[in-house]
Amino acid sequence: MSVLATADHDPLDLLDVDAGLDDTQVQVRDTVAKLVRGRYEPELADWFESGVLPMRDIARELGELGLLGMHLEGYGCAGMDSVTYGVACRELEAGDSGLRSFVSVQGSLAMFPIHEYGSEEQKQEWLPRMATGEAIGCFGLTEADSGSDPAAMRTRARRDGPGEDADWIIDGSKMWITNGGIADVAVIWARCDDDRVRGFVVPTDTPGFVANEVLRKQSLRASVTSELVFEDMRLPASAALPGVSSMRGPLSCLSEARYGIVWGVTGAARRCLESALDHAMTRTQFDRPIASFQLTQQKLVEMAVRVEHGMLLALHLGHRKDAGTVSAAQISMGKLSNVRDALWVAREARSVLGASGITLDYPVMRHMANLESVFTYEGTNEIHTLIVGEALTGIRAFV
Ligand code: TGC
Ligand code: FAD
Repeated sequence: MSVLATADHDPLDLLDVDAGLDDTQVQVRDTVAKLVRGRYEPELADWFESGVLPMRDIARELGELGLLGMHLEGYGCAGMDSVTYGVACRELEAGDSGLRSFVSVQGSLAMFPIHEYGSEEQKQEWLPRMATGEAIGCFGLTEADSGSDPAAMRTRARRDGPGEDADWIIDGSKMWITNGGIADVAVIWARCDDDRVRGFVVPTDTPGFVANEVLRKQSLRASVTSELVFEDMRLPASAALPGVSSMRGPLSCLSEARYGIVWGVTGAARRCLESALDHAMTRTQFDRPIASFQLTQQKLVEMAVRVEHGMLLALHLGHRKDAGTVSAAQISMGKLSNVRDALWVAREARSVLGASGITLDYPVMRHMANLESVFTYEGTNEIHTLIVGEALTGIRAFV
C-alpha cells in the first residue's frame, strides 16, 4: 500500500501519537476532555477574569472521576499508571493550567509525600478524603527568600522538650503556595534543630497557621495562590512525616509534579493550535482565508510540530516512568522542553488571531499568561537547564 494512501488525519495530532494509548488511557482522555469542554470551558474566562472560582465543587467533581492522587495505590486512590495520569493532566490543562495545577498539587505534592513517607495513621486520616476531593491539600516549600534554592529555607521546626514524643513548634513562612488559602491540610517543609529537613502534615485549622491570598496576579488567575505564615505553631510529634528527613523528601515530590507538567502543557499548546487553526480557516483578508497565506501556514505547521514533539516526549517519559526507569534529569529535560515550546506555541497562536487574540473570548492569551507561571514554578527554565547540564557534563553549575 502506498504511504500516501493513509487514513484521515486529526489536524491536532497529525502523527497520531494517541494511537500509542491503550483503551483505559483513551477512556480517561475522553472523559476528562468532555468534562473540561462541557463543564469548565464555558466558565474559565470568567473565573480567570474575576480570579474567583468554585474550587470546592471542582475538587469534588475531579475526585468523583478518580483524578485526585490517581497514580497512587490504595487508600481510595485509583492506582492508574503514569501515562493515564499524564493524559488526564493534558486534558485538564487544555482547559486551564489552574485545573492541572490543582490536580498536580493535590495528587503529586500533597498526597504523594503522605503516601510515600507518611505513617499509617497519616495515610488513613488524609488520603481517602483527599482522593474524593473532600479535603484539599497544599505543599509549602518555597519561601519569599528561597525559591530556586529551597534548601536555604528559614522555616524552623524545634522540639518543645527532650525526646521523640515532644511536640514540634514551627515558625516561619512560605510563599506562592497553590491552594494555600483553601487547603484543609498543608505539607510543610522545615529545617529542624538537627539541621535536617522534615515534612509536617499540618491541618490548616491549627492555631498559629495563617494563609494570606496573593492578589493582583496576571497569570494562573483560575487558581488560588497564598502566603502561609506560621507563628509558634504547635504540632504533635506524630505530625512529622517519618519516612524522610532530607531535601530528598520535597525534591522527590517535585519530580512527580514536574512529570504531570510535561504532559499538561501539551494540552494548553494543543488548545492554542486548535484556536489558531479555526481562526485561520474562517478569518478572511485580501479576499481569502488567512490560512491560505504561506506565512500563516508556516506558523501553524511550526506549532503543530512542537505540539507533536511535546506529546511524543511526554509519552516516552510516561513509558519510562511506568517501567520504573525514568530519572529526575529526564523529567527536567521534558519540563524544560515542553513548557518552553508551549509558551512559544501560545505566542504564535496569538499572532494568528490578530487583535482578537488579546481578549478572553479566545483561550490563547489566558494560556499564554498561565504558561508564564508554569515556566517558573516547579523549577524555572534555568534550573532545569542546569539540572540537564549537570547530567550532560557531570559538573554542577548552580553557583
Ligand atoms: P541536591 O543535593 O541536588 O539533592 C538532595 C537530595 O535530593 C535528591 N534529589 C531528587 N530526588 C528526586 N527527584 C528530584 N528531582 C531530585 N533532586 C534531587 C538527591 O538525589 C539528594 O538525595 P540524597 O538521598 O543523596 O540526599 O539538592 P539541592 O538542595 O542542591 O537542590 C538542587 C536543585 C537546585 C536542583 C533543587 O533545589 C531544585 O530543584 N530547585 C528548584 C526548586 C523548585 O523546583 N521548587 C518548586 C516548588 S513547588 C512548586 O513550584 C509547585 S507549583 C504547583 C502547581 O501549581 O502546579
Ligand atoms: P528565583 O529563585 O528568585 O529566581 C529568579 C530568576 O533567577 C529566575 O529566572 C531563575 O531561573 C534565576 N536563577 C536562580 N538561581 C539561578 C542559578 N543558580 N543560575 C541561573 N539562574 C538562576 N512553591 C511551592 O512551594 N508550592 C507551591 O504550591 C507553589 N505554587 C506556585 C504557584 C505559582 C503561580 C507560582 C508563580 C509559583 C509557585 N511556587 C510554589 C513557587 C515556585 O516554585 C517558585 O516561584 C520557583 O521555584 C522560582 O523561585 P522564585 O520565584 O523565588 O525565583
